[in-house]
Parts: sequence; C-alpha cells; structure tokens
Amino acid sequence: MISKILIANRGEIALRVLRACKELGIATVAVHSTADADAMHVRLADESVCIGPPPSRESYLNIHQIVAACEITGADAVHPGYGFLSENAKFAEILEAHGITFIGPTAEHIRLMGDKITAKQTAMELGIPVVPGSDGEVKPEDALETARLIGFPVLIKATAGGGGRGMKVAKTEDDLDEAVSTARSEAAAAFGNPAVYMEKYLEKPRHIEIQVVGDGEGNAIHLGERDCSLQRRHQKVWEEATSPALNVEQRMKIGQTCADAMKKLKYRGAGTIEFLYENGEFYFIEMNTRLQVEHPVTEAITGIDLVHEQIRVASGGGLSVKQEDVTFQGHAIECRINAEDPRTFVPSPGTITLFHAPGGLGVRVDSGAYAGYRIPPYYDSLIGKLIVHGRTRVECMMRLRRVLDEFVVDGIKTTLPLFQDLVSNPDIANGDYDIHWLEHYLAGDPTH
Ligand code: MV4
Repeated sequence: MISKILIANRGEIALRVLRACKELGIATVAVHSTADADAMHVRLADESVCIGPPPSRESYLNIHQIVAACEITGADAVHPGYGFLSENAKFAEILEAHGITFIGPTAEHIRLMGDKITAKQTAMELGIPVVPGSDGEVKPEDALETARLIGFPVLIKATAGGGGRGMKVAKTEDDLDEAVSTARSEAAAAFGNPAVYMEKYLEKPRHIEIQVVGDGEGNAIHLGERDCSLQRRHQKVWEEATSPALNVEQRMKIGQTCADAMKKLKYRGAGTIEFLYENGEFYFIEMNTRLQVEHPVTEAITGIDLVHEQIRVASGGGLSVKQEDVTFQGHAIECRINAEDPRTFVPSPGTITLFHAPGGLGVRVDSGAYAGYRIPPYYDSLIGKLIVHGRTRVECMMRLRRVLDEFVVDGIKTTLPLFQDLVSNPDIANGDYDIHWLEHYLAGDPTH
C-alpha cells in the first residue's frame, strides 16, 4: 500500500494530484524550486522540500534531488504529473531501485513508446491501425524507392522525435532529398539521433486520442476519445470529448481496439494512444505513457477520476471500473489558460493582481493561480485550465460563453480573449475543424 506520495511537479497538475491523494487519505509531499516557494502546491501539501534553483534542469528534472526528498520525507511513491520526468524511463528505474513506487507504467513500456519506430511497430503487432509508411528507419539512399512505394506526398519524421520537431513534408520527388537531409540534421541537433522514418502525409486530419488505463496484469479499459485538433505550433489550445467527428459505433470500435492492445501489452497506468483521423479512418501516430494535460474532459464525461485509478493500479489495487460500467455523459470542453499574449503567444509572466474563477454547474477550474501570485518566468506558461461540461455540445458551448465572461485574470496577458473569439466562430460551433484550422484562423485566413 502507498501511504505517502511525493509529487514531482508544480503548477496546476501538482494541485490536481494533491487533491486525489487527499481524497484517498494519502499523505503528500510537494517539491519546489526556489522560484516556487510561494506556489499553491507547496501551501496545500502536508510537507514540502526545496529541491534546487529555478532552472528545471537543476530542480524539477534533478533525479538525485527528488530521490533524496523521498528518503528525507519517507515518501513511498512518486507521482510525476506530466512533462518533466513523467516519461523518463531512467527515473522510473532509479525509483524502483530505491524501493519507491513510480506511479506510471514500467520503464520498459516508457522506453518502448519513447522511440517512435518501436512504438509504431508495437502498435501494428497489437492490431492498432497505423499510417502507411516505411518499415522502420529510412536511410537517405533508400528514400526515393520508399517514397515511390508509399506515394507522394510523404512526411519524414525523427525516430527520437515527437511533438512535431524534425518533421518535413516532401510533396514531390523534387523535394525529397532536401526534406530527408533537413529532417536528419534537425533530428541530430534536437535529439542527438539523426534516424528518420517515412509516412504517407495526411493532408487534413483531425487529432483524436484514446484514453486507456491498465492494471499491469492484463486488464485494461478505454475511456473514449478526446479531440485535440485545435493546436498552435504543436501546443494544444482547446480539447473536447467526445469528438464532434465520431459516432458511438466508431468510438466503441477504436476504443476496444486500444483496450485490447493494452491488455496484450499488460500495460499499467494511464496512457493515451494518439491518432490522426481522416475520411473515417484512424492512423496511430504515437502513444503517451503519462497523464495528459487534457485528461479532465475525459473525467467530466465518464465521472472517473484518472489520478485515483493511477494510484490504485500503482499499488496493485486494480481498476475500480469494468469496461461495461463506463458510460459517456454529455460533452466537455477544456480551454488552456496561458500567461501569454492572445495574438502573438509571447509569454507574459508577472504578478496576477486580480483572479476570479467562474463557477456554477458543469464548471471546473484547475489552477494554482491566485490574486497576488507572481508567475515565475522559468516554466511553462499554462496557469490554469477551464473545463466546462454540458448535456450536449450545444449546451456545453452556451455554458462556455457564459463562463468566459465571468473569468477575470488581471495584471498579466492571458489567452482568455482567444477563447472569447473561438466560441463565437461558426466552424467551432459546428465542430468543423482539422489540425490546421487554428493556424489558418490566427493567420487571418478569410476562409476561416
Ligand atoms: C503527421 C501529420 C500528417 N501525416 N503524420 C505532428 C506532431 C506529431 N505528433 C505528429 N504530427 C503530425 N503527423 C502524417 N503521416 C501531421 C502532423 C501534424 C499534427 C498532428 C497533430 C496535431 C497537430 C498537427 C499539426 C501539424 C502536423
């Protein structure tokens, strides 16, 4: 059994995990950098440990400091949140070697999904549909033959990549050599590994991801999908569940495929299987082996607390629900509130002078922000998430318009005005968008 959890994170996700621990009667330890001494997660935890100076590399990414904080406080488990060390296989192994439970998948599964080629090969073997493409790595001298087999346009992706870095499109044979060599040098620079692979380029897909949870013993369930197509430079801005593009049959079919795959893998913990979706077909792109920022939309429509489930399976307690007991109620939308200029997305750290979070039925605000809080300039600019739930998508959108009017964050710039614009846009109201929609909209494209 787990009796004390150290939360190796900061901001809204540290609070999110703290709340689950409190509900389960588990003691909590916050860790923080010197820049976060006055942060909400530090105030709400039972104990806290300062683990270093502001740069993440010396604090939130410092494995030795975090292990030392566990030993000092007697924490018997670590929840990594998202980002930072959440998908670091070495971290999971080191904790295990110290007899500390890592609340997440095995190091082996983290590694398997961290390499995009082994992830894709594993997905294929598990019966998950993938994007047509090369059989593993593509060497520059084989690129043309492979591209002709796949058919143009093709996309060159970094094996060690993820998040869109080191990706290059080749529309025709003439573009290919340059696309391959640029992708290889970008991959080498960003990840220390020049290896690339090739896929058919999907022109106007949606990004739809499936939430899964497994107990590590061969039982796994799916909690439906999230539509995360509204992104800017690979940063998600707005996420919703269910997807406006899917019907019940499609949801249950892809969901069951993913749950069955996770059973075969004996996957433990929460995971997200990411797909591109185009013309009624799903194409696997990657799997995230962590809790995701947008998990609350799934919680809103299923009523299942994902962090409770993560903690249960990490302590060998199994899942609290069976697939047949999972239902999808209504619709939920999440808006990411970033401390950024809503037009340029330039970070806007500083002091929040006034903070009023909206409330009422179907409203959730996950945030560590408060009036007087000074946002440090060292970290991600996400200062909160607004999650709105309604019985239908139309009701959810009506509620979101009301709630955005109520939300007050003064003293800094935030992305709230962007959402004010989006909720009055007809394409958004109709759920009619793909992964490129937001970039076109922000560029002032008149067709949007
Ligand atoms: C693709 C694609 C089109 N075709 N793969 C971008 C990040 C990485 N996770 C996968 N990405 C893409 N892979 C094929 N074969 C287009 C993208 C992509 C994208 C995907 C999801 C959300 C936003 C995106 C924005 C640009 C490109």
